[in-house]
Amino acid sequence: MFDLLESTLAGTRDNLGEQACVLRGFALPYVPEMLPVLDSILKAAPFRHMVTPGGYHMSVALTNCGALGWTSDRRGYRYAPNDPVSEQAWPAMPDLFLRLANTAAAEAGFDQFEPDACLINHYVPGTRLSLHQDKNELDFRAPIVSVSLGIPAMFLFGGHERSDKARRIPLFHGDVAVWGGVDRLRYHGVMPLKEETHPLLGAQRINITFRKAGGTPHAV
Ligand code: MD3
Ligand code: FE
Repeated sequence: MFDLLESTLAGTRDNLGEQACVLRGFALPYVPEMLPVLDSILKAAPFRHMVTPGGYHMSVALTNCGALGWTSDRRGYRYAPNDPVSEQAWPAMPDLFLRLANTAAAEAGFDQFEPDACLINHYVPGTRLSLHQDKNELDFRAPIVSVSLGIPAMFLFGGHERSDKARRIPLFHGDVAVWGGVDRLRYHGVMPLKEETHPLLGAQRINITFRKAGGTPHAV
């Protein structure tokens, strides 16, 4: 489904907000090198369903690479240098990932993006991500860069209040979204994934987000 739309969009740019855009197919040239790198990260730090402070298991399974990784448990959400499962440091951020994130950020108008955290989300058909803001990072001046792989997702792009009406934006294999500045703290989420199969990845979607999580606290 949507294969024609997906290939027609590749190479185009969707401006979602003043400082938020989707670079369609931007990651496609990186994908052949990314998949084996991703496999080695997953061997050291497999996907897991984390528990929310409210005591629920997240629908999305996740892992991290980089100096800091996003984690959740009964005590709250936070970034931490170690994987709580292995108690070892998260796998290092691959140079290829850094290059992709930095090049996409520059293309979207954010120079010198140096992420120290990379959150890797895993979706299967039915998985959803409810509306939230990304605000566990310390310095909101840095953008977030997201890479979508595998089956498509309907992304929800909301406003600055949870109750603001959200736009629905399809995200396809190879799409890169970049958002920062005035759009950095928008509510967003992902609708339950439809049953589909991707030729490379099968019935799954992987979303990789690059963030600057540490450093000195700073407003947008
Ligand atoms: C936010 N991930 O990990 S990233 C998350 O597809 C997360 O796995 C989603 O939200 C995922 O915290 C969405 C894509 C995205 C794109 C544009 C945005 C998030 C955005 C614009 C503003 C705010
Ligand atoms: Fe988010």
